[in-house]
Amino acid sequence: MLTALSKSLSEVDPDLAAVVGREEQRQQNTLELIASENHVSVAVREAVGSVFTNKYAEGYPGRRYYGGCVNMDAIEDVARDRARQLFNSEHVNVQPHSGAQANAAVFLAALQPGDTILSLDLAHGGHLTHGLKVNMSGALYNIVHYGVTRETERIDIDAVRHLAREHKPKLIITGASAYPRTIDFAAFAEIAREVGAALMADIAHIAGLIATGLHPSPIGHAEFTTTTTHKTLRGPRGGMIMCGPDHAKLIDKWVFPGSQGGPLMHVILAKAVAFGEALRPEFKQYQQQIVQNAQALAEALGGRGYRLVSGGTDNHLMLVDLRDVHPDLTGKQAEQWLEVAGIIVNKNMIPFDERKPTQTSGLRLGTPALTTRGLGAAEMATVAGLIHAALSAEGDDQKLASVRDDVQALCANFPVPHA
Ligand code: DSN
Repeated sequence: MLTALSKSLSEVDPDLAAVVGREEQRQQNTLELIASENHVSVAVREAVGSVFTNKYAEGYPGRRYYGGCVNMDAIEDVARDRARQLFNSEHVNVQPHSGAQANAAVFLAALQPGDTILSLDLAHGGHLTHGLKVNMSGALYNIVHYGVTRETERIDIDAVRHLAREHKPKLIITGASAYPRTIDFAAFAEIAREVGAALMADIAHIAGLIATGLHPSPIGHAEFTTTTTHKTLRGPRGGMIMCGPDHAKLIDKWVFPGSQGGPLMHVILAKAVAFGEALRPEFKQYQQQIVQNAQALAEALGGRGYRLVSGGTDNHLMLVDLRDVHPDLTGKQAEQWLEVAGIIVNKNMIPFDERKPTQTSGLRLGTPALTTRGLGAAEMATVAGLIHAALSAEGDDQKLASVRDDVQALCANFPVPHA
């Protein structure tokens, strides 16, 4: 029995081991442009695969419901200390299993069912946990949405103020999953104060930029700041909540026991490792390069006739409106053709899109993963050319295969992190 449990995956389950091998090859041989994804360090992967996966540690350091938690307390304390330092936040809860869980805990802490939330429309770059009807946020709370203006495609802060005065929300959410411009947290805080609402900043996408001072921080403006740890922050998949001392007990209570049971201690170890990496000076250089790469990619695509929503980007992502160059091409079809060519993206609504969310007129592109591999601004021009070539192939197998060869040649020069 013990001997069997000590065997490696390839010995004990070669079929699944082969799938892992294929996924390693897929990641190495494709260009990952999904804005919410990244390639973590070997150290972070090692932590996720560590013996900490074996342990229950319900509760918090020093106050656990299980014995044997001495090392659990040590790593959770390190994770919390590093996160506090990274974001200059007074209180951090590192236990949320995901961004969705982090947001849910804030809602439970700040709201009663039926209360009103004011948040960015998903169709204008928001997130499904910010009030989509089929999500618990939309099912339990009364949702009012703000959006971007038609002219600038940037958040209409006057409309936010107007809607806040009219609907008196209990919670205003700022934060997005497909918004390429800087968010003015101070302006949101001013509106929240005026109408007596709490402010929640969901910084999942831009956490790495905020940690390194490349985007203004919501800390000090928002009562609650939530994030994932695996996007620009380049940690393991997971979530986190930051708040001031006045809300610390409430947040901790609504994470555990309010909405979760045992924390994923192997993931908390990996969060601590990733926060340690993010505190090093080279992480700031990495974030700077992400932004430079996004600007270079946006410019190169613009040079090939593609319209960028809002005219460009301030952060790690951009929304490409396909219609000027390919009027009949949907985002769905574009995503599929690009995948055949080895370029991984996701279709995305553009503001005021006339196509359905399952079709869309746009693509969302982000540079965190390519930047991790070491691609720079010069390579972004190449990547734009490859994207244009794949989209212009109109599904022709030979043309797509030729782009795929070029993609693989580029990938070979920039390996993903490996042991
Ligand atoms: N699914 C994530 C994204 O792609 O932005 C957000 O949860």
